Amino acid sequence: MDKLIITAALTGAEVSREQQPALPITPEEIARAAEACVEAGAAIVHVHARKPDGSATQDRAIYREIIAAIQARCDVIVQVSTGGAVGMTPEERLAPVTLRPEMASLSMGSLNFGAEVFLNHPADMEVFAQAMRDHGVKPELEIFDTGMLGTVSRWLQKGSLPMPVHLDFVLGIRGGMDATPEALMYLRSQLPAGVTWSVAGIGPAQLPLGVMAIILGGHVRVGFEDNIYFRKGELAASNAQLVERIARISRAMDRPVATPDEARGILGIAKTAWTKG
Ligand code: KMH
Ligand code: ZN
Repeated sequence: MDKLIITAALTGAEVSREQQPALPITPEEIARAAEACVEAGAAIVHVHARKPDGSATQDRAIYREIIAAIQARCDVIVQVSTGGAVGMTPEERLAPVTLRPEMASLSMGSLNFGAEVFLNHPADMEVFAQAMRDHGVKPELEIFDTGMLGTVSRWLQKGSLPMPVHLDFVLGIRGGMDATPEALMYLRSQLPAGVTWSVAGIGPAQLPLGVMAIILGGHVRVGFEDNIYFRKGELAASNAQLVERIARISRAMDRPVATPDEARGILGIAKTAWTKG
């Protein structure tokens, strides 16, 4: 089994400071949170940008500031979001990819997202994948439901996904697949050969599904984007607190935790020159 790759999803697009007072919003706050998460065992940070008023944005200049601030503090794989927030245009969402970060998320289909619709038109998904190829950015394929794995298989057949492919099961969105052990076992059984995977359980599912992934040879995403609590009724003190717990459990189960460089090796990422452009 490979070492465990822990991704910290630090901010997201939906959580507010009112809900989670420790939510990092500014580039400097996001960078400090990233550094603390790396110290706690994270190899990847999944980042979303916010405007100073806290609202979600895909502004390329803010992403550039975030990446620069993170890289000034620590070595970590920066994965920018191309999901952004519900209602953003595909063009807006794609903007940070042109900064050539090491990774970017790529949602593999549409779904109801709580009371809204998270639209991912097949033609737009192809454009996103092509832009990532053009800019040398490794995609993390976000899988919210079973049909999206079928799309991955079709893309693999037609050769539009460079191997090795990495995907992330995001389970527990209202409108997406349930965050149950059965759902994770089913999705895992449908994986194309040679694909690495992680799981992001929403809310209370973050910990149990993370522990399942440790046992099953997958990887784990934790952080405020998906879950703001440490345990029932107790807000987490920081993103790093959530990372530290998963790292501790994994080590206790004799599965070491990957450094950013080890994660690059597992995921087939060549440390790319970030353009600062
Ligand atoms: N904020 C969600 C609508 C991603 O980052 O790629 C989409 C999302 C997925 O967060
Ligand atoms: Zn995200």
